[in-house]
Amino acid sequence: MECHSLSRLIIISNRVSAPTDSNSGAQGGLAVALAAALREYKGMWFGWSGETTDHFTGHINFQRAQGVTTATVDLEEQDIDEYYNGYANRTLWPLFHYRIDLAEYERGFAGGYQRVNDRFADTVRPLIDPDDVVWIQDYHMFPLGSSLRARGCKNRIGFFLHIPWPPRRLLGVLPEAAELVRHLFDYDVIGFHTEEWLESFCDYAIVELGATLDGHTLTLGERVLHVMADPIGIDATEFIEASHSPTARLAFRRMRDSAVGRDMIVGVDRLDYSKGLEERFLGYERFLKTYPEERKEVFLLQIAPPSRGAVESYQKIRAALEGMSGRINGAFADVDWVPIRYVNQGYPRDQLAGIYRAARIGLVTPLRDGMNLVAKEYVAAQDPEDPGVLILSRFAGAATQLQGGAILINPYSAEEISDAIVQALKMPRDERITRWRTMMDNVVNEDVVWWRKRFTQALMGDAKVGE
Ligand code: ADQ
Repeated sequence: MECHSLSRLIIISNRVSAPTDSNSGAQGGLAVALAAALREYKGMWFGWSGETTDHFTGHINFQRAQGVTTATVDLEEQDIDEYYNGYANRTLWPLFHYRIDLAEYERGFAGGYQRVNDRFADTVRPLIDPDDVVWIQDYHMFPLGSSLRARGCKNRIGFFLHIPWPPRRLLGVLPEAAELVRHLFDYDVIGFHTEEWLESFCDYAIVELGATLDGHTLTLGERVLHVMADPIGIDATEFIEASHSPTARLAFRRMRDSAVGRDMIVGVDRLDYSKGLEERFLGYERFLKTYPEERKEVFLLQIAPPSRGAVESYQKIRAALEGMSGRINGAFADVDWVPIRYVNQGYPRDQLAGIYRAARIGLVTPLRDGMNLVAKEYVAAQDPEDPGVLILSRFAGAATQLQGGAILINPYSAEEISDAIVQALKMPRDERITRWRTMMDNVVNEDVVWWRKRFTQALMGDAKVGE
């Protein structure tokens, strides 16, 4: 079934990012991917405007840019505290990234989260025509499908989770776990990035709720849910083009000139504890200590734009990284060399592509990551004749697709990171090319278009997708 047979696609996510904004710096992977998806579909993208209001009115601000209609609402300060900074980013995000030590459980957060989902449902419900297909994105919106059903919405509704799904016993820590999973049975299709996240979800539903699984069909009472692993990709064509743009060439030259013959290792991440940045710095420090003869041949460029600054754990990780980079530079730097260039800003995608291409090593070491698009962008930006090496955490969703070419490491092990850096620096060009080709095949074949087509086909009722 082709996607143009959809009457209209309504995408709902926490934040809406008009396509014209997609080149502007520190956007999350979700925003980048959906901007690409919306270029091809008719329909509408609904979500929070990012603005606050004294009293929630449900007033919708419609905009149209490059063939895409966006519809946004403002939220109250308290909504943002409880729903966004609270339940989404202080409860669910850490827990779903296996950080029960950082997860906070306050009833006010859970209440605010449900309230905002109900407000979204009240607001968007009148915009949904009977033939529309609705696609809801990510952990901010788990109960939205249920809230829409309660308001009489009979449309096909799908849900895609962009972050990992935690193992059953870990999820059991969440006071509202069972309720949250029950809500998910109001969807028709649920997608995850990997089989591992999918299995953990089914495990909870089967063991704790008594659901039954037959192939990709999970049944609980009357409700029948199609579940699938659907790994997200990048807009590979666009990114390859970006890597050949004048801006990318300029960035490439600038980096190579400033490297004065040294090899650059690059890390690009939102400043988030799930990305394993502290562990990465420790691994790099281990390399500096263990291999003094290699030391001055390289430097690490870490680009990490701050995110979620209102949440305390993010303030702490920021302070910790500033301390670590200062300490490592203090201990190892010389008059003409610093081991870490630590930068806290976002860059346009063209420029980023040039920076990736100039790097001999892409260092991607999340402790847990739903997918990780930076790994794929790094691959897409390489020079086919002289590609760099990707060092990738085995705990990133991307590892399932890129394991044939990347050097996989355990990000908790400073030694593995250190050894992988040396292996990458010494890797002969032939091997680099062979590994890169394996990864590039995947990045090109399983790109963002492939991802969204598989999901929307399943949402339109094609039960074979995902098998
Ligand atoms: P994120 O956690 O945001 O996404 P990721 O997939 O790596 O992680 O995407 C980050 C995006 O932001 C990339 O496209 C990257 O280029 C961009 N970016 C990061 N730093 C930047 C900078 N300094 N300047 C410009 N751009 C920058 C969530 C999940 C992931 C999942 C995606 C998509 O956490 O696991 O892959 O959604 O589903």
